[in-house]
Amino acid sequence: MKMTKPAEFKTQFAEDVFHGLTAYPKTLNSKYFYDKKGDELFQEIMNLPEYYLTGMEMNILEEQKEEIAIEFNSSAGFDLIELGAGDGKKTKVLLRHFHNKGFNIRYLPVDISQNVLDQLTESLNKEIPGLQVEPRQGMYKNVLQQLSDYTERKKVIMLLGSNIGNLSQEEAVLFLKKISSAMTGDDLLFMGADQKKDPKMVLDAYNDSQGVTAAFNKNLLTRINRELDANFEEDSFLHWPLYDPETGLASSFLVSKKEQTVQINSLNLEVTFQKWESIHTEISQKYDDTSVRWLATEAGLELKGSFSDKDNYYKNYIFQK
Ligand code: AVI
Repeated sequence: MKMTKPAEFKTQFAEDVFHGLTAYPKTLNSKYFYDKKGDELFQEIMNLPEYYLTGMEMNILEEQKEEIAIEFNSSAGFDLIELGAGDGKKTKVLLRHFHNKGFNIRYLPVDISQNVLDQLTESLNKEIPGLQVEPRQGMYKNVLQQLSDYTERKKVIMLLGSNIGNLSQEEAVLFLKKISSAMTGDDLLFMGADQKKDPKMVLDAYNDSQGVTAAFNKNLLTRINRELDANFEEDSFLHWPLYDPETGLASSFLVSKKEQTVQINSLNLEVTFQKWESIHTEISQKYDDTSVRWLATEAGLELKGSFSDKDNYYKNYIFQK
């Protein structure tokens, strides 16, 4: 491997790619999956028959919105804060229901992308006229900091889609601690978490028959080519997901099919791969009640209850401080 560490990295992406590909074993952070193409591929994944998570969470919200409304509401109404709102498709089910019931709510979608927030606000203005929407653009942690000042009435913080699963246990505890420090009194956290289940079902969700997840994983290499002037060949890497039923950890790798050297010009870096050497690209932790309770305790939260499908494949948990 040839490298001279740049004195200063131009972006966080450049710095993380440098450290990840000069480490052993090699790693890349899954948060970098989501460029324009990655966002499109993830939308496709959510509609795949094997990727059960999205449909199951949608069903839970649709079928149990009445019970969820009872947990969320308070006499003074509440602020619904969604971290990583995206297209808000699932949240709209709840928003429509709360609005029809005449609840006094304000919806604060938080997302890193201003474009996503603009589209969401526009569609909500059309679909649920009269709903108070106050989008917040930014990183979760900065926005949470601001939101801790909102103490006039109840806050419900939502984190859907099992996004918590893409964090290591250590990161998940730190993240939930941040959320917890923004909560007071009867504030709630409502969080979706995919559950441990038949290992085949989990593995299939990350290894779909149409190869969309493989393209999603490999798109990270194309992003490095484009943004850091590199020459990765997607075809010389295999998409390789694994699932460990003991820990509940689903992991994805890119595996080099041959011995090869890749140039990353803007990092002044030459990365060599041995045949069958891997890059770890993602974790998707699967939970059960025991591990969720542990997580809550570590973060200073109390597990109040949960909503799930009949097979307990997926759960939406409610926590209080
Ligand atoms: C966004 N996140 C919860 C997805 C997951 O299931 O871990 C990302 C994903 N990776 C591969 N398929 C979907």
